[in-house]
Amino acid sequence: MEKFSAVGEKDITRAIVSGFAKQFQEYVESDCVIVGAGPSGLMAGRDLARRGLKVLIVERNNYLGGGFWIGGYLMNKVTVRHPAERVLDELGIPYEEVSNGLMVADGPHACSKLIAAACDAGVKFANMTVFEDLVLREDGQVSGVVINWTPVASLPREITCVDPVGMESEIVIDATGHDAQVVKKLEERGLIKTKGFGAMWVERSEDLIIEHTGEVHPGLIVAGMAVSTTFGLPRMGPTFGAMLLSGEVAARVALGKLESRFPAR
Ligand code: 48H
Repeated sequence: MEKFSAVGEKDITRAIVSGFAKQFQEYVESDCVIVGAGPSGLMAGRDLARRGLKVLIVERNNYLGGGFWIGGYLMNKVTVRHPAERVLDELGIPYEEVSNGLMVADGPHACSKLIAAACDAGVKFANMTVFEDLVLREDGQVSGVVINWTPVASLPREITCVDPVGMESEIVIDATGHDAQVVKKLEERGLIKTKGFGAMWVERSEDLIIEHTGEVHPGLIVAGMAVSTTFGLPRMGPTFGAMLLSGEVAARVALGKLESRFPAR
C-alpha cells in the first residue's frame, strides 16, 4: 500500500490555523449572515450562495441541521406536506408518500443532503459560535452581528471575560428557531414586539409562516420557526415543509433588497 505523505504535526497545525484565519478574515464582511443552521437557515443560505452572494451561517452547536436531524419525538423521521416535496426532489432526498400530500423521509438522509447542498453552493459556517447581539447603525439599520465562541459564552462570567467580535453584513436573517434570538435583541431595545408562537394547528401554521416570512426591521429578515414566535402563529410540530419554503422566501426577500448588485434573472 502507498505510504502517507511525510507531513509533520506543525504542518497540520499551520494548515488549520491559516485556513481558519483566511476564511474568518474574508467573512468578517459578507452579503448575508444567517443565524441558525436549521432547515430554514440552510435553505436560505443555499439559495443565496447559489446566486453568488457571500453567505456566512453562524451556528451555536457543533453540528448543523437544527431540528431537521431527528424530526419528531427522537424517531429519526421527518415529514413534509405538499407542495414542499419539490425541495426533497430537488435535493435528491428519498421519501415515501404515506397519505395524500404527506411525505416521510429519514432525518439523517434529508438533513445531510441539505447541509451538503448549502456547502456545495458555497455557504461558509461559523459553528460553535453563538450570536450575542446585533450591529445597529444610528438610522436603526441592522448591519451585522456580534458573536462569541459557544464555550466562552457558556462559561460563568467570573472566569471568562472575553469580549465578542463584530461581523458586518448587508443583511441578517434570523433562523434561530423557536427562540427568535435575533429579533429578541431588537425587542430588548424596544424596537419590535414579539408575540410568542401559538399552540399547535398544523393545517393553518405552515401557510401562515410563508405569508409572514420577510423583513421585520431594516436589514433583518426572519425565517422558519422564528416567524411563528415573532408573529404569534400556531406551531406545526415535526413537519418541515414550511421551514424549507420559508428559507426560500427569505432568500428571495434578501435578493430583492440587493437587487442592484444581484439583478433578478
Ligand atoms: C447561534 C443559534 C442561536 C444563537 C439558536 O430550531 P431550528 O431547526 O430552526 P428552523 O426554524 O429552521 O426549524 C424549526 C424546526 O426544526 C422545528 O423545530 C419545528 C418545525 N418545530 C415546530 C414545533 O411546533 O415545535 O434551528 C435553529 C438553529 C439551531 O441549530 C440552533 O442551535 C441555532 O439555530 N441557534 N445559533 N447563536 N444565539 N440560537
